[in-house]
Amino acid sequence: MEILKWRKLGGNKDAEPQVKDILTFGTIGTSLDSIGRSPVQAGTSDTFERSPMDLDFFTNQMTLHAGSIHSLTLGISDEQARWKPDPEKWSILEVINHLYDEEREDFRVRVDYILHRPSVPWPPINPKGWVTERAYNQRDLLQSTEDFLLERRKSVAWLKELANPDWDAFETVAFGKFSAGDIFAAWMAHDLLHLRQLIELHWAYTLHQAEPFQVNYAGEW
Ligand code: NI
Repeated sequence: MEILKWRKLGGNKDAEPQVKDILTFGTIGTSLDSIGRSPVQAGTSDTFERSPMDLDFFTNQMTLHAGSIHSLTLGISDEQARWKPDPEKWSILEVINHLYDEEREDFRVRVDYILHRPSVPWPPINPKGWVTERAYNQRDLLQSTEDFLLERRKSVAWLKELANPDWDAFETVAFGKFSAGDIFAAWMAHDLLHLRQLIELHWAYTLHQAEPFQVNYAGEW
């Protein structure tokens, strides 16, 4: 049901062509000049080449990343799921719930707004605050992981349904100017950033469990 709702919202794009086209023209013109590419055909303002985005590659990566994230939650105890190397760090459970909320309230929403609702203010997010406000570390890891995986599947389905998205469309907000392609690329990078964090948590927990033994023989971390 939620996917259908998303599609419906996405369908608004046809109702708002004027503002979007003006913004798009500005972005494409600038980027083409800066990298020295020529318009596809000179003379008309609507024939500039759009920046390429290999949607198949990226949606495939999204699915693969989800599998990697999932694998790092398998077979771990409840104690390990909530454990953190120090009070300032996040636990595995907090990372998974962060990914879940980012998936449904940040990246997907913002790509949708840039593509389909130009100039409409983005719904606010509070990723750091949510960790405690929403009590991520009190949740169940299995359920949290399933929640994230479901949202990721919705994202991939939604992305595959996009009709000719303009990845150069952009929005200027208080902290910078971002194209839809920038947010989409950041979405992928965000997976890797938190995969690294999950690996670091596994590393730290291994050292913690191994005490008083040392792991230097493994090599430098
Ligand atoms: Ni993050």
